[in-house]
Amino acid sequence: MAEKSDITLYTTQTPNGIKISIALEELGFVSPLPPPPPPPSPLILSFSSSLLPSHHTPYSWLYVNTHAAHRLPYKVHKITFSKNEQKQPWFLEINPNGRIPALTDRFDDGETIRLFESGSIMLYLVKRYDTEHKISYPEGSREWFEMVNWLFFQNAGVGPMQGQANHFTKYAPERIEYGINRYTTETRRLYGVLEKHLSDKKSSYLVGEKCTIADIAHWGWVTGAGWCEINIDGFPTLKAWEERMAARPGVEKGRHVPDPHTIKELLKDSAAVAKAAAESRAWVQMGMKEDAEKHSQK
Ligand SMILES: N[C@@H](CCC(=O)N[C@@H](CS)C(=O)NCC(=O)O)C(=O)O
Repeated sequence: MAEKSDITLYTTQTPNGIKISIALEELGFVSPLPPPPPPPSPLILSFSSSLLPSHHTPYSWLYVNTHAAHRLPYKVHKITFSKNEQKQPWFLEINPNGRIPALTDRFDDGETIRLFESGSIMLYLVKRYDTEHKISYPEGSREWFEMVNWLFFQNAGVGPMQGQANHFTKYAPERIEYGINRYTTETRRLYGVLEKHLSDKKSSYLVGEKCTIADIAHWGWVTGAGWCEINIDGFPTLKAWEERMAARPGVEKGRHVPDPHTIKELLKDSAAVAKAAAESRAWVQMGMKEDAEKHSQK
């Protein structure tokens, strides 16, 4: 692992956001957030807010336990959608597209590098830090290209289609059957492609027996299928893969960044689903109104 990393992850609790924290945990990075039940002899270091630029939410402490002390920490900056923080000028300098996740790091030349688009960020992380091929295959190998196939399949297929399915089932101000049918059907079709691939190949992960960034890219979306009213029981091999992924310690740690990942519990409570959907709908609609005002005259 490169010694001179200085990673800050800009994220919030979404299927795209947790891809990066899971990838970092799987690679052996450790988040300063938050201390689960303290182990017997924790070392608590104070973390000076003066080290951070003024727009950063300072962490009051960096947590290192005896098992994690050899692992490299990464910083997390939580982006608050309800305050439209992802559209603030300082964030647009990191990701001009105004979306999470984004990441900054110290590059080989000593200068800061900015990364955006979850697929690009994960390719950066494995190229730079996965020298032992923990979550990738050697670049140029057949398995590397297979991995990139499925990574792009997620980023250009499952993510956008399920994102729209979420929009029409949860965030639209009125019920529009055409939009709901179009995007939930398309998401189901894509899940069918994953189901067939996993069952034909009889492999534990999308490419062979190793969990790669292609699996990590899909997991947060598949585990939240119920949010757009897709029943994962209809895809038994994909469901078994989802559970296999969930059992991985890196997935378990990374999924709770920057806030607890509670989608499965939430989906069991229809009143909580309605409340969470209404909260998200409010900021989604606010953002759409602002975008319409800015761009409608062009
Ligand atoms: N293709 C992008 C998608 C990023 C994306 O859409 N992120 C959502 C959260 S999952 C976001 O930041 N939404 C904020 C907004 O729409 O203003 C990626 O994979 O990184």
